[in-house]
Amino acid sequence: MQAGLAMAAASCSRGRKRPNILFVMTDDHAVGHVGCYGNSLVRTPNMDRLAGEGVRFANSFVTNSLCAPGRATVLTGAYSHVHGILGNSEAKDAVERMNPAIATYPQLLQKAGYRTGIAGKWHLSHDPVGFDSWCVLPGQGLYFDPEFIDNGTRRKIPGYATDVTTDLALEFLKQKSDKPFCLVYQHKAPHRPFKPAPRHAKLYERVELPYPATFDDDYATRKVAREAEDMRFDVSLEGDYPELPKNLPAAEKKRWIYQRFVKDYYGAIAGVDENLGRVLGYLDEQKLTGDTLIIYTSDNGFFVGDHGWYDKRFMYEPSLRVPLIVRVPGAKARQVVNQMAMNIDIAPTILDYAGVEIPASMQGRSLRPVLEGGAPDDWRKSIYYSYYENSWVLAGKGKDAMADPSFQYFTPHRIGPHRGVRTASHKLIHYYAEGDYWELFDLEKDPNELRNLYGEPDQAAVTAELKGELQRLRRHYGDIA
Ligand SMILES: [Ca+2]
Repeated sequence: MQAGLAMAAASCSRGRKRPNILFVMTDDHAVGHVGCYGNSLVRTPNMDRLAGEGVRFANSFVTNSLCAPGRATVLTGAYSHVHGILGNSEAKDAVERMNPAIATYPQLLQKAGYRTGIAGKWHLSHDPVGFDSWCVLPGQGLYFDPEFIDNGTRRKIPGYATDVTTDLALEFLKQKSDKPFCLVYQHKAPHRPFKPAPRHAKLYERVELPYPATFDDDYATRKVAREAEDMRFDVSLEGDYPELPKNLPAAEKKRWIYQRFVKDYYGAIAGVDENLGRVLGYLDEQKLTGDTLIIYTSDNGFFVGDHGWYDKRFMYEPSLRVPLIVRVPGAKARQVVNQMAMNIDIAPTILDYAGVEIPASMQGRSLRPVLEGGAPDDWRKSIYYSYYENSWVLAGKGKDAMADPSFQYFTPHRIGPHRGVRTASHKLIHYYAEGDYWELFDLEKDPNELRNLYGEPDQAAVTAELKGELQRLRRHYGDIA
């Protein structure tokens, strides 16, 4: 197959043939829970195959760890403050309408003569645009017998969402056309509450899964984390499991919930991977493998018991990082890249390979030079993160809201807005609505981010440097005047 891939690349580089694009995205798939990222228990042979034949990014990050903002960022190559999707709730359209003036990569590919389609999860409040055909789940969608919006018409499709999404993707691929295709293939899974297909429901029945190193985090030195009770297994998830045995001691209850939670998560991931295998098999059969650029990622990271939590939102590593695997026709196989990639880079990368001009509104950078073995000297050495949920609550009520002891953020998990900068060695986070609260982590000495060093006298120089870098990045991305 490698010879075929190499020939395809040669023809692309001569401009004779544009590659097909297959963009695959899951929901809440954390980087530590993919086989090729070092997890031997989760079943992802097809994702691992892509990494074995392509490039795996060891350091890939999101701009805002939440579903709808992440999706809009992938489409536009821009930060939330540019595309307009700050948070998840459809109820707050006034602050969450995607800026229609910002181009998305499917719109640009469609204009450039690609046949474009999307199957599966969309999760934005407007209908898909830029697609010749679309069939998407409304909102989060259901795991079983889901309703889809099929080019504007609602219809229920019997079956398991991951299988149905793949059936729809294959239908699109099977349509005859002279045009290259761009298929956006986006799974609802493994979003919680995780529901594996019945065939995967008992995969881990007889196994006790290992606990993350930070499972019993005491949150010492981290005020906001300590207060984030909604994120904790032992506080918030009991109601999801009516079969949870009664009267378990607290530590046992937490472990019981964790086991069940992760087994269901892995079951849902097994379904995604198996279905990805169906699509890869189809491309092989049709001899399209050498003509198709494939990208696999997740809309955001996830705490899978890390810090005793589930969900995402915080700028901590399990939530900030995402898997990113790219199989480029003709590129050297089995590469692991350490350069920092971000979800703003996906749209420019796709356009670059398609030979379409990257608009100025896209704030990321094509990964093509990195994918093809180069490491440009001016590649980013730091990333900027900004989480916005609840910022509009504060904007409406002002700082006085925080002084009211009954005040609560209203969106799920009640995490306040924060922003930060991450370099190869450090992370600085500013919770600007939480009494100007800061956190500083030395990622080399403390990769689990357990010890907040902010304010310690020997950290003054690195803190000043990172504050300067944070301001520089905010200006660079137009998030500050
Ligand atoms: Ca998500």
